[in-house]
Amino acid sequence: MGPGDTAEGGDQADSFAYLDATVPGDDMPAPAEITDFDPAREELVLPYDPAGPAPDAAIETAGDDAVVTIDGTPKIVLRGMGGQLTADHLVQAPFVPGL
Ligand SMILES: [Ca+2]
Repeated sequence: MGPGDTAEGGDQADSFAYLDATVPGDDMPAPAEITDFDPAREELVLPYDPAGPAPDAAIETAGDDAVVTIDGTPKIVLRGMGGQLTADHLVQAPFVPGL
């Protein structure tokens, strides 16, 4: 998924991958949304360009929701996950072209 997308994983355990695709002319793309994240068994994969350092990912709470920021910019909203996400849910992995 990418900016503005909404993802729903269904009943099984999922690994959600977020790709920060840049849309030309879109300076403030809407964050992606995950509607049914299961903190007991799911994770959020944040690929990054291995040519540079891993970006600074952080978790904030906004009402009932959790918001993952990357380098300070809100990128992914996890509905209903306010206060339930930890850094263990974020997996930063070098991006492999072609995936
Ligand atoms: Ca699921």
